[in-house]
Amino acid sequence: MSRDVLEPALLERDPDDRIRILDADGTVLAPELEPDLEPETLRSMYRDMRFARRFDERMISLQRQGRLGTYSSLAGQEGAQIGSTYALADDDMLSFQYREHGALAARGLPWEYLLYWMGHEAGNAALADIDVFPLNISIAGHLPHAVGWAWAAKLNGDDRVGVVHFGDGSTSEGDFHEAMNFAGVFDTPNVFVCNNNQWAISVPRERQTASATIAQKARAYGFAGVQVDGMDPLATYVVTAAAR
Ligand SMILES: Cc1ncc(C[n+]2csc(CCOP(=O)(O)OP(=O)(O)O)c2C)c(N)n1
Repeated sequence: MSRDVLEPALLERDPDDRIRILDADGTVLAPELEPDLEPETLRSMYRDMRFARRFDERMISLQRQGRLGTYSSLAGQEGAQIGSTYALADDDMLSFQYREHGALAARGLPWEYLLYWMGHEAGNAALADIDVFPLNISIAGHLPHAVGWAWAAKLNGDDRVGVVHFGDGSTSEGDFHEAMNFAGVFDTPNVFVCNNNQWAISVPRERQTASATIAQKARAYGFAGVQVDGMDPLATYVVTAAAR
């Protein structure tokens, strides 16, 4: 199916309808949605996912040895982080919450980034070179920044997009609602990627929100919101490409 046909159909899906292309063992469930990617791109995507997992294991090991500060594991979220980043232009602006840094693997993670995890700001500064905002710890605090950046890009006539990753817990914060509202009203070029891992540290999804889905929160602010299987890099790829 051509992109022209695919995109509106994807974004007009009911937020209750979770988009999947692959199942857990890699079998194609929805060939009509499969992106038209070169084998080398698919291999590269997989390599980056493996790299993100290995990086994560190594970071946990260093943290347990007392050689890194507090560290949040990204394991299990590689599909959403890498798949969505592959759908972007190289200079689209990325903004992420502490657990979403698998996306950096797709941008050629600079070694200086590790410095951040032992408290050195040079780690965050290195991210500017790959069009990534400093890592965000204050939950949802990065969303208004991502929207402000995108609004400025729009006013400047730039065609770059601001992509922001966050967790399900972030969707309860005032900053989330203010950012989403502003994005809807001013039609800013943003893609909001919520990685719903069912927990906000100790608070389960059912205690976080009474909304039936997190995706429907986007609809409330006047733009498309769809649910995607975050374990499926191809599904996150096509949906991000459509949103972009
Ligand atoms: C403004 C703010 N309030 C509270 C916290 C404490 N806190 C740290 S992690 C976290 C939960 C975040 O959950 P979620 O957004 O789902 O991300 P996840 O850890 O699941 O990736 C909270 C409330 C914080 N970092 N910032």
